[in-house]
Amino acid sequence: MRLNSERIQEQNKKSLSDHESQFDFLANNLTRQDINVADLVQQLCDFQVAIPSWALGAGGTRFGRFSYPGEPSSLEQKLDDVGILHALTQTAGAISLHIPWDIPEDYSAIKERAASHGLVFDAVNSNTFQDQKTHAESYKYGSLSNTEKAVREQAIQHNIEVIEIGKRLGSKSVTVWLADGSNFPGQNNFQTSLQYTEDSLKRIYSHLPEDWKLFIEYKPYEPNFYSTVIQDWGTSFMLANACGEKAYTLVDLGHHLPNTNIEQIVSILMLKGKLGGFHFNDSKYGDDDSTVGSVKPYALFLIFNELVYGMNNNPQNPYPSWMIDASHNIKDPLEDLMQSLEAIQEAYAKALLVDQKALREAQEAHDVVGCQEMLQAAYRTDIRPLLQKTRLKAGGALYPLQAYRDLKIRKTLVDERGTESVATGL
Ligand code: PSV
Ligand code: MN
Ligand code: MN
Repeated sequence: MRLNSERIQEQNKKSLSDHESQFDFLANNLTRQDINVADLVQQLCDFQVAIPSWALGAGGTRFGRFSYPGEPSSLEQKLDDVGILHALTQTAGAISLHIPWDIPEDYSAIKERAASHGLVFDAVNSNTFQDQKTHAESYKYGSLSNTEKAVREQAIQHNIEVIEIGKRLGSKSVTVWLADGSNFPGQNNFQTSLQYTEDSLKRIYSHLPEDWKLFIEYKPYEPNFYSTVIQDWGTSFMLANACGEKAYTLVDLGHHLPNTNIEQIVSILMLKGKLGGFHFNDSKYGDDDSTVGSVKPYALFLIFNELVYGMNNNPQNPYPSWMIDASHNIKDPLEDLMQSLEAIQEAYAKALLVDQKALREAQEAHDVVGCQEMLQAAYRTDIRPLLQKTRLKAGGALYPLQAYRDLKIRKTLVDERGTESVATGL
C-alpha cells in the first residue's frame, strides 16, 4: 500500500482553518518572546527519527504474543509501513534493520523501494542474543564475552557480516547490543567477561569503514538478572574509548534503573563527544518499550533540553542518530509509532523554546526559582500547532493519527495482507 500526497492534502483541507487560527495565536505569542518561528519550523522539519523494523508488528512478552492484523511479513512490507508513517508525519525518513530478521534478498529492489518512500537506512543492528539455525555455536552463555573462543569468533563474524549488509544498503553505523551477562552470583568472572568483550569489539571496530560509526548500547539487566557485561553508560563509554574515535555510546531510554538521571548522562556524554545514538521509548518500571512520552513526558523534555544544549555547544559531539526503540503488545503499531513521533517532536520543540542564554545567566546568579520557571514555561507551552505547521510545510498530514483512521489505512493493509500475516522479529 502506498499513500499518495493528494489524499493527505484532501484530508488537510477539512481542518486547515482551525489550524491556521491556532497557529497564528501561538506564533504571535512566540514572536512577542523574540523567538523566530520560521527557524523553529525549519529545525523541526530537519529532525528525522528512524523507525526500527521490529516495531511494525505487535511485540510480545515472555508469556505470549498477539499479532496485529495486517502486520508486515516481509522487509518490503516493513518499508511500505514506514513509508506510510513518513508520508503522514514527514519525520520518519529512515528505517533501522535488525539482522538476521531483515536480510534483503534483492538489494537493489529494496533500496529502490526505500527511496521511493523517501527513506534511508539508519544503523544496522546485530543479533547475538538469539541462536541462529545456520550457526554452529550457541549464545546461551554469552556472545562477545563468552569464555569459548569459537563462540566469540562466531559473534564477531556475525557483526562483520552485518556491517557488510549495511554497506550494501547505504547505512553508516552498526549498533551492538549484547544480552551477555550472568543470572547467578559467581557464574561469571566480571573482569574476564569485560576483557573478552573489549577484545571482540576491537575486532569488529577494525572492520568498520572510514565513514561509519560503532554504537555500543548498554543495559543494566534483562535478559540476565544478576549481571550484564555492558551494564551502564560508564562501561559503554570505556569500551567506546578503547575502540577508538568512531565508537560511541548509545543511550536507550529504557535501559536505566528507576530514577536514573538520564539528562545528566546525555549531557556528560556530549561534553566528552561520545553520544552517538539514541533509542526513544518510555517506561514505568524497566525496559517496558512503551510509547514515547506516555509515562514521563517532562523527563523527556529535560533530556531534550540537554540534547539541544549539547547540539549547540558541543561541536566535539557528532549529530546523534535518533531512533525509536519501542515494541508493545496491544496497540496498532503504526498508530503507536505516530504517537511516539509526535511526543519526540513535541519535547524537541519545547526544548528549542528555552532561552539558553537567559538560563545560563539565571544559573550563574543562583536564581534557582528563575531557572525552574524558564524550563517549566517552555514545557507548559502548547506547541502542537507548530508541529502541524511543520508537517503541512513538508507535505504531511495536519493530524496524522486522524488521517490514518479516516483513510482506513489499517483496513487496507489487512485487505492486502490478510489477518494472519506475522512480522519477523522478537
Ligand atoms: C534491547 O533491549 C534493545 O533495546 C536493543 O536495542 C535491541 O536491539 C532491541 O532492544 C531489540 O528489541
Ligand atoms: Mn535499544
Ligand atoms: Mn531495550
